[in-house]
Amino acid sequence: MEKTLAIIKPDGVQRNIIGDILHRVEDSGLVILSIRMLQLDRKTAGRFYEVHRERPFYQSLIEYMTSGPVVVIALEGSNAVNRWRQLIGATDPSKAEKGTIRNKYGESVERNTVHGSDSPENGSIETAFFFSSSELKMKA
Ligand code: 3AN
Repeated sequence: MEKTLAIIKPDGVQRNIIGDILHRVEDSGLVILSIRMLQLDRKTAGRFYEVHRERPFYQSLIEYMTSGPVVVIALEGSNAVNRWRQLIGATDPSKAEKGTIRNKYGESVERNTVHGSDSPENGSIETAFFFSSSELKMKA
């Protein structure tokens, strides 16, 4: 069993596509352990994207991720990290496979609508970044 963190980023929340994205999650069979809408502040967004601190797009990414509310979702399932990344598609929406969330909704490499953890290890770290251990034990 793996955990992975999904985020519906500010562009997704602003365009009223939370429902479509959650529908895809539920159709996929991945289990929603916990879900919350929140407004990221610069400090928290900065910590979350710490690995990108030296990248040229870092400041812009923090601006974008704090520009409006996001929805964070802790998902669980076998092979959850890869299954969710298959559903979201490549980082660059213009290269994302047809039918994926980023192919349908992503506006640019930065404004790419959704986040997914990139490894099982980061899936555990990132879900714990937003949710307490008791929240991660909830299961329908
Ligand atoms: P992914 O979200 O597909 O794992 P990462 O981890 O490389 O991609 O990047 C994290 C986030 O940083 C992306 N979701 C995107 O919003 C932003 N980003 C990545 N690469 C670029 C880039 N070249 N220019 C602008 N923003 C970027």
